[in-house]
Amino acid sequence: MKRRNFIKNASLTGVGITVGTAIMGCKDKNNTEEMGTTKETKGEKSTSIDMAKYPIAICTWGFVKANAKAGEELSKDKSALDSVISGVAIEEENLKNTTVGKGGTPDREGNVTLDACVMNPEGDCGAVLCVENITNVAALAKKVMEETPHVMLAGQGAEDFAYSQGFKKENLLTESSKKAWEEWKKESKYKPIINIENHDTIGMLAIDKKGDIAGACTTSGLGYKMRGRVGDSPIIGSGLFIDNKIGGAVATGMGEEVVKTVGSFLIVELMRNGMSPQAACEEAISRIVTKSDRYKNFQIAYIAMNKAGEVGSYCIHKGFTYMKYQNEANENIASGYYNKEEKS
Ligand code: SD4
Repeated sequence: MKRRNFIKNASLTGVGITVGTAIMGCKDKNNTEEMGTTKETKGEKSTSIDMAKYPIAICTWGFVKANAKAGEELSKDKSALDSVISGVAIEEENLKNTTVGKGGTPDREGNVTLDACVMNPEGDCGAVLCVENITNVAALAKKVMEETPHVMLAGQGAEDFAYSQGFKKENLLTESSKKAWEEWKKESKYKPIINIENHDTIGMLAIDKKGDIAGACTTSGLGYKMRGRVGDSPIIGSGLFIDNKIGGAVATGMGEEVVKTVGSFLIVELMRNGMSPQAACEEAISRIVTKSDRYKNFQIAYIAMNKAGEVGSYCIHKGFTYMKYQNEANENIASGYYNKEEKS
């Protein structure tokens, strides 16, 4: 697939607030110019924020309704954080989605356990890990961020906290996911299938009308995982990272490998040092695929957005798409991918 053309020279029209893709108060190693004004890095110029580009929401995979919901909320002047939480809630509540929220694929013992995190423009974050019986775990992660002195709550503690905050107890194992699990138990030759059953976590980033960025990531994790297994999705810096001066990134795919390279933080730091979101996503994938050939057996995809409203995405294997909402249009875009040898 052809990579999308990303805006290389950020527009200087509209209400331009110059921040530097990377920025403020440091020197770029590729460029001796002081940051914070127009700069040139690896052939890319400038990073003026064009407020006319906002709001923007992007999310992993073809979650049309979820991204549209976030876009709708942003258009009504909702904050980036509240908009992404409303957006991902659509998938948390979608019983047909077997990788997020209610209806998610259980662990080997038949327990649906969910992971989620959120991060706001102030750099605060909240996460819940391995939570049972609660559907809207991204909203719960926000409560952890806002109502506790902590960043992460896990397991029963997170569930108890949810009830104290008015969340209701729900059985997350639907009839069809229970049936699929029972079939799985009989099938000794089971192998996860790249891109289909294990990799549909929803990670979402949004910039609101004020120009502030926030993100959320929510998942039921790998299907038929070991009890207690937690992936990258609720780990700040791995599944999600936001820096309101720079931008944000989220991951989907084999969480163990994302955690080993702290993927989302890496992407934001690469953008801080002058890379475009696209180049940063490609570099983050490169850190994984150059380690060994094992990448052939798993998928990882990243999406990223900088404060100039430029977006990027890259993954290991063909097949990953992401949504972008901007100017009231909600597009599904095919991501670039590393493994060109693969037949579709
Ligand atoms: C995880 N990153 O738990 C998640 C997997 C995923 O849909 O993307 N699942 O490792």
